[in-house]
Amino acid sequence: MLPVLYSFRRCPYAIRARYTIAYLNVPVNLREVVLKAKPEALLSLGGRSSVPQLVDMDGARYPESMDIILWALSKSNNRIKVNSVWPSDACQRNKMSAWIRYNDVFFKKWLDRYKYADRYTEFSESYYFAQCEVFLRRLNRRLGLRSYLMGEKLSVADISVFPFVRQFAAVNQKRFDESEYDNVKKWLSLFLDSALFNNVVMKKYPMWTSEQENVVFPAR
Ligand SMILES: N[C@@H](CCC(=O)N[C@@H](CS)C(=O)NCC(=O)O)C(=O)O
Repeated sequence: MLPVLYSFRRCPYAIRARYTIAYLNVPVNLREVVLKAKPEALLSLGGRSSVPQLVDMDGARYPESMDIILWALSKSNNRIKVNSVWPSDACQRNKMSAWIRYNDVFFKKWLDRYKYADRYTEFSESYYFAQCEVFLRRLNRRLGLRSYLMGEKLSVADISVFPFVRQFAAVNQKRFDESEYDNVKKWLSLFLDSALFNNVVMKKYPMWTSEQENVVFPAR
């Protein structure tokens, strides 16, 4: 028996949860969800049925990606890696949380509008792109001074933010590739070109059904 992770491959929230779980090697049973056909097992938990969600072996439920990340940090046996990506220093943690909040509240809002500009007709796609650039500029400045958001080492802040920047880039890859945000591009490629990301985090799984064998993630 392992904790159950409901996930959706392309969801940036699910990507950051899976990345942390894979990086820290905390095994779970992965249930790949199709948002238009959520499984009864997820719906019957009650309340919100967004993904990712984790249900631990004791029945404790973690309904938000950041809850799952904190859960994985608490469960990992690799304390060196845990202390490296999530140092105990309160000031460092506050800075990481501030980046994550800035991403989740500000950037995500404009990213949705940029991605679905045809639905948000109040302003143009270029307007939404320009709003996203406020975050991109700040990220680019920060990454000009260091390889990762908190310094020379990967942190929970990078893991939590990069899936959203990936999504932003993919809206119009050419525009992103031709943009001035070279430090962001370099940082993003540290993730996107990695074996961990391509072979483990983004590995494709069929939609989960209750008849299916358990899928252990990260794959052994
Ligand atoms: N705040 C949540 C957001 C998760 C979220 O919005 N997931 C989307 C997929 S990317 C989803 O499940 N949408 C369908 C729904 O909310 O029912 C988290 O951090 O986990």
